[in-house]
Amino acid sequence: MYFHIVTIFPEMFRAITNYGVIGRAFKKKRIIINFFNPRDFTNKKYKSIDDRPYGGGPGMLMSFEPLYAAIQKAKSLEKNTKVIYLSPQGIKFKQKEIKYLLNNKKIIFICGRYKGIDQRIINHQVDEEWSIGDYILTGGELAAMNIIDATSRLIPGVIEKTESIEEDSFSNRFFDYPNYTRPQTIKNMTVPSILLSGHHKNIRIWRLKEAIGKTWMKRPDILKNISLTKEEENLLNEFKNNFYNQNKKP
Ligand code: 4FN
Repeated sequence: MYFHIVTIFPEMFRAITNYGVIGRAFKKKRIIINFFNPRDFTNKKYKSIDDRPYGGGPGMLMSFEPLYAAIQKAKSLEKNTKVIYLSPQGIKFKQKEIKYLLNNKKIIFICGRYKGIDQRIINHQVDEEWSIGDYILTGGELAAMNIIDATSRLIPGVIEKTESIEEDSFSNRFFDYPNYTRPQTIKNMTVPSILLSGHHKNIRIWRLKEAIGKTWMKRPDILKNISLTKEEENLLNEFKNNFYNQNKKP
């Protein structure tokens, strides 16, 4: 998979290219990232990468010409690309958008800085605007890295099948069940005895119940958007009954 990134800070992307499983996939060239730096498109006439907004006011914008030239260069290397501007007013990036990216292998991400980019670039050069959340960032780079990280782990071969959560488990639809590792007892805290029983069928049921229960407690909105199997529904009811009885006043 290719990611083309328009950014004045390509070095920032070492955070994903040099570490962990995504770093490994990058070294093996399963993920390819190309940078287009507006700074490389400055010349004697447009030597600055920031510029003042018309109408005045505080803050700067990215200079039109070097940014435009960087986008044109990225577009010229690849046809049928989708140009995505990372911006707070974009559509919220969700698991659904990851599927879209995995099917749409040619993506150009534009990372803004300062107060953002000229509206004419958004109107005429950008296909989509995406946001990772409602908070103020200093640039689009961390948003792009979020998206590349979340997407790359689903590219076949990036994560070993045994590590993959995509496989048979239910952790894609629900939160993970509680996990425990050695030691069995520490500072008076123990591991639930079912996990030590070796009874795989009961362990699976316990984990499924905990996963659904935890999702119901913390994010009921997620549960409303998925359909449950009969088994899952029964386990959720058991979890709820348990919960309500526990919180009943004696
Ligand atoms: N942010 C808000 C309102 C107004 C401005 C901002 C803001 C970086 C270039 C955009 C932010 C958040 C999620 C990109 C935020 C994202 C950005 C993102 C982003 C520099 C201009 C800016 C109401 C959301 C708090 C700065 C709200 N996902 N402006 O952050 O690029 O992708």
